[in-house]
Amino acid sequence: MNDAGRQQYRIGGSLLDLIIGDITNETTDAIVNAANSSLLGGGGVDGAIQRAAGPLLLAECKRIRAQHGPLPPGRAVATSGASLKAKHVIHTVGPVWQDGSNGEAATLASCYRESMKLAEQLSCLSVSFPSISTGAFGYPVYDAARTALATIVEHLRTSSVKTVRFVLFDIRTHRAYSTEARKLAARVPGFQFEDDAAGS
Ligand code: AR6
Repeated sequence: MNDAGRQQYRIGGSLLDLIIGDITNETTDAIVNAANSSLLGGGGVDGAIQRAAGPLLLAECKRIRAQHGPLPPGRAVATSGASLKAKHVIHTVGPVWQDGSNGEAATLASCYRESMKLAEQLSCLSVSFPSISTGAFGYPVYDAARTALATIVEHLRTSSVKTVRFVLFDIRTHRAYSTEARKLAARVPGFQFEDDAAGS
């Protein structure tokens, strides 16, 4: 394995990876999309996933939207992976950052929890996440990393998912997740740093 900046942590029987990369290339059973409530596509990671997956993905999103209406922040829905290597795409809507006093952290934690629950229902053994809300939605990246990692680590203790990979698009985001993961490992029993495979 020589993914850029790969760092690996262990929690119980599961692994948590941090890498720098493009989530559309991931071969995990599911990838998570940082979508918006319309489910009709957008920029950032959403645009990249829609482009790489092809028209079948947008058609599935439109069908869900027509049946259930807009997806509220903190919730998640699943589609197939269409032309992607991943079998499933889990779409979730992060919070738009205001000033942190409007339930942003709770909504962000809910995105990760709901996505993990769906991955379990779909019998996924591996899931890749982007850094939800830290692009267009403006969430401060260190704060988002802390919430994302704490939520996933707690969930992985009892999950049927065996690998969660954070696929981070740039060095700055990777640095934030690495820093917060090391802090969490110092504090949370059983959450351990495994190796620093490729450096960063
Ligand atoms: N692979 C992995 N991460 C990526 C990729 C990629 N291919 N492309 C961008 N990122 P954003 P948000 C990173 O803005 O803040 C969309 O228009 C990006 O650098 O994609 O949740 C939606 O439709 C950043 O670190 O998502 C919504 O309207 C992270 O993904 C809105 O943006 C999240 O940035 C959602 O905003």
